[in-house]
Amino acid sequence: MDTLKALIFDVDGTLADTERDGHRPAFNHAFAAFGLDWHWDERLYGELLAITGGKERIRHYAASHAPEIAARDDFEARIKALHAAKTAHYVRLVEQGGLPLRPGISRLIAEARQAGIRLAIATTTSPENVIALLQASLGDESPSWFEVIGAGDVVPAKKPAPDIYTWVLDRLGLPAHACLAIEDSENGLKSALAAGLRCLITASEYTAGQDFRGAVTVVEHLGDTSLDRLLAQ
Ligand code: XBP
Ligand code: MG
Repeated sequence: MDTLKALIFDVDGTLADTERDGHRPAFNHAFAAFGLDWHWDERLYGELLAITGGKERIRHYAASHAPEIAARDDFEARIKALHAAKTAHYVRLVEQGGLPLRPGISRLIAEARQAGIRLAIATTTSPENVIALLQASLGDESPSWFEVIGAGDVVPAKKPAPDIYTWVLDRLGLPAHACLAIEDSENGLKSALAAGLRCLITASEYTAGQDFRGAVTVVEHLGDTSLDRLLAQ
């Protein structure tokens, strides 16, 4: 591999298993707060994760399960309000410490910092969710360790489009071949590959079994993958 200059981390499913016990209950909490009888159980949520982006996921669900709501003139405004409520609840869940980092993540970040390898984030989730997760798990200063945090709506097209990775590479001022993306999902892998990046996959509880062809390697987690082994990819 070319000399590694930067690691670019995905967030949900990669830094932490946030979907089943974090985002999913936060969506359900918001639905109840808005008087909607929508409930995303674990199985349905796993299917809905094919749609990246919380607002996009709500829109997709409403179109098939509540077309009368989706047809209302104020639907887009309602999605924004729903999603803001969901995000506020998710941040509270994260701040309560219920979503620990996956094995090896903290060690790998420390090793990369020690080795002078730059850090960045490329995620579909909302920026406030990223900051909350980093601070809850790595301390208040930790967001500053990541030179670039590309999150949510900063790009028009979410994963599997390459936009978020291209956005991050531009701001790092690095070519794709000097970086390594770390992802958990097929959508994330496609996004990274389309941006010209090599991508390591740490499959998560919802993404195990997806099509990871093109990944540098697929591991269960980073618990015993040293930086040296990553550099050797
Ligand atoms: C995962 C996503 C996000 C989260 C929900 O992002 O697709 O939409 O499921 O977060 P990634 P929001 O794997 O790229 O980190 O509701 O803030 O979108
Ligand atoms: Mg992910």
